[in-house]
Amino acid sequence: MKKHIIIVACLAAALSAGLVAFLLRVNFMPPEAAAQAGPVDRLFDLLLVVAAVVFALCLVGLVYSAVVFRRRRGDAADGPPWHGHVPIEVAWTIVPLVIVLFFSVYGAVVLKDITRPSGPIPELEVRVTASQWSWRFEYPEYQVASSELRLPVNRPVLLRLHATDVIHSFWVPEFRSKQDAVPGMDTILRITPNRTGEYKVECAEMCGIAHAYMLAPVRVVEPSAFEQWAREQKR
Ligand SMILES: [Cu+2]
Repeated sequence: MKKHIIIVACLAAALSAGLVAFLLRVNFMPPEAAAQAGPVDRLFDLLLVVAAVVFALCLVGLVYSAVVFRRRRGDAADGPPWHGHVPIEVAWTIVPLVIVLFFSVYGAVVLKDITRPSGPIPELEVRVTASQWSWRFEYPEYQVASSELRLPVNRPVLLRLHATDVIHSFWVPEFRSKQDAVPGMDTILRITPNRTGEYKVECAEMCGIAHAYMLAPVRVVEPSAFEQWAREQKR
């Protein structure tokens, strides 16, 4: 029995290492463009690593058992009767429990981290209105409204989201964090864009026939270019 456990452990370790090396090299998401993206990606990477190890252990255990303990030709005997195995049952209860509790605590810490107001710079407030099937952005500070989301780089932004009809969800993949826009209530999302460029708001909540086309351009620009744009919009 010891021999089998050692072989399974070695094979699972090798498969885990290969999977982790592969998964951490794949870019599942576009490059980060907000301060809040880093903690989300670190959480995601750790989830991938743990999932890879669990997957490898299960797969290797299953395939190894099916191959090594298969019924031989001419063997019609029943296997030995088993009536439970307390140490194994305790292990497969405690280990997943610890993993799930760890990630729920870690996830809560990351959520708290990415939703708290950041730093001494005053936040730029943007009121986001989601409707079937478009986005509208209002800047109370500048008394300006726009169908594109233009943001100054490195300034914390407080998005106040609301919806006029059904539930939508504000998501810019490069910013990572995502928040529902719900009719009848305001929800908030904090982002600090830290890379200039052009991105897209995508609705991430199935909201009807044209949901897939519910996109709006996002432009993160230098603060001076942002001020100039706001002045032009006002005119
Ligand atoms: Cu939608």
